[in-house]
Amino acid sequence: HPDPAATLPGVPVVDITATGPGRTPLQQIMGLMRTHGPVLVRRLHGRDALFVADAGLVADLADEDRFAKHIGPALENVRSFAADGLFTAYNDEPNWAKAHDILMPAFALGSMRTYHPVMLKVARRLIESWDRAARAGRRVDVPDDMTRMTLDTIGLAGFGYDFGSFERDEPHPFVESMVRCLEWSMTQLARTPGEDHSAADAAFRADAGYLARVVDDVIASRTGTDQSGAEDLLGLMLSAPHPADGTTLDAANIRNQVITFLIAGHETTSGAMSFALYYLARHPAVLRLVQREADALWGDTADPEPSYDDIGRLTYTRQVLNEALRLWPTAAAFSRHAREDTLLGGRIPLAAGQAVTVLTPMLHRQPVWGDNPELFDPERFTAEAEAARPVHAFKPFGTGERACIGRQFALHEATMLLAMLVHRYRLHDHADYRLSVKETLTLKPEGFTLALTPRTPADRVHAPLPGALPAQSGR
Ligand code: FDE
Repeated sequence: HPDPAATLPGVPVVDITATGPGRTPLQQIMGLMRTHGPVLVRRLHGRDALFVADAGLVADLADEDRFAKHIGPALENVRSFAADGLFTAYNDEPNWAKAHDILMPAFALGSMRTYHPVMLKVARRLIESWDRAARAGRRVDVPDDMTRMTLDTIGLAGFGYDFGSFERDEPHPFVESMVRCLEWSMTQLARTPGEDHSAADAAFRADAGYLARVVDDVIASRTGTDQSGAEDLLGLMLSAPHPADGTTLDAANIRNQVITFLIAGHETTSGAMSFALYYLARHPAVLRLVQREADALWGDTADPEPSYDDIGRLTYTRQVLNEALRLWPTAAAFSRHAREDTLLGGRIPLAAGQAVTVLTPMLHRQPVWGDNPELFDPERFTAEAEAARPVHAFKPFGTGERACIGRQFALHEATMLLAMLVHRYRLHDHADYRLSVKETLTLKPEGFTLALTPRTPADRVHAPLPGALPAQSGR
């Protein structure tokens, strides 16, 4: 393959072969960029990869006429268990466009109304479990519980399948297998040529086989029953004809899609909620504002019944989520390739097919974010601040036609849960937690626990929301 270093004048080449990428390869590249700047070639065992975080170059890469999604080595490995599912399908694989067209309506903003009751039901499972922990004075493991909640949500909302994660002490075995598959996909990239990895590969095959069996179970519990009226993802996949040719998705592809959605729909979203809770626990003034927003909607109601429309009103909560996704976008990199020979940013020559990986956490720390990009500040996501910023400076959901299909789903689920949690509990950072970001292709705050106590009416914030409630603003 072409050696980009030879063809990329002015782009530093950093050889990491001596140390390898370690267990946190994304944070390693973040570190390299802090030293060498936001465009670099990383060399490992003679293999080169071009990484960028420069806002101007990312804006150029978002040009769909000249660039397209690239399935890089990490996603190639994920293809070993998700094949032509939406996330890992090649752009020109017919099943990508077909599944995209069939499933798009299920992810339009309006469809969130359909999922809202299920999301609420699962949010209440989490709350029951946290109530028990609060009564017993037990800490809660935040990323573990967020993962329980997002797995149950995508299982129920997408496929009518109940993983029952809150009835288990350990994560559902599906989660453990899936995490090991993702880890295998990541660590395979760091292998030293010539070493024996047959044991790891055999373990991977066993895990991938287990994932497939669970999914076949999920599908079997639905096939044969009447699908008319089933409007969830599986219902659409089993019965919706493609608008162009009238055929439905085939069985193998449905299995790949279910695996894809179970993976994509829960690891990333649970990480996002975990980081948001981490920042809230450490920023009391911000937490106060999120509580104020929830209190304005639900007051002293012990068990509020958030409506679909309430979630749209939680604008500050949404800002907090965006700011958490800025600092730690849980799907932290995405790759593009040039459709034809071109000059990236008018200066870096790229051959047709040549790949570039966007390192999103560093894009989100570029000068367009101001002088203190490490500072957690949800004010960066007011409507005015967003309008003043280049559109491609914030890319937690990727870009173009291969951008995240689950974005509204994830944001609705996460916004509702965060607001319900801050309305109900005081969050105590009992261990003075120091952030340690674990990588399993996705990111999460490792070992982050909270102590909880119930909020009482005396804890509520009674100040009205400026602007948000025009009837009370007096203007
Ligand atoms: C997708 C996605 C992306 C892109 C990637 C590339 O480009 O390569 C990104 C960046 C993302 N995604 C991100 C995210 C974050 C969060 C929180 C999420 N995400 C969530 C979710 C949920 C769900 C259900 C999902 N998600 C899903 C998905 C899918 C299916 C995909 C693929 C699409 C296409 O078509 O390609 C994605 N996602 Fe996401």
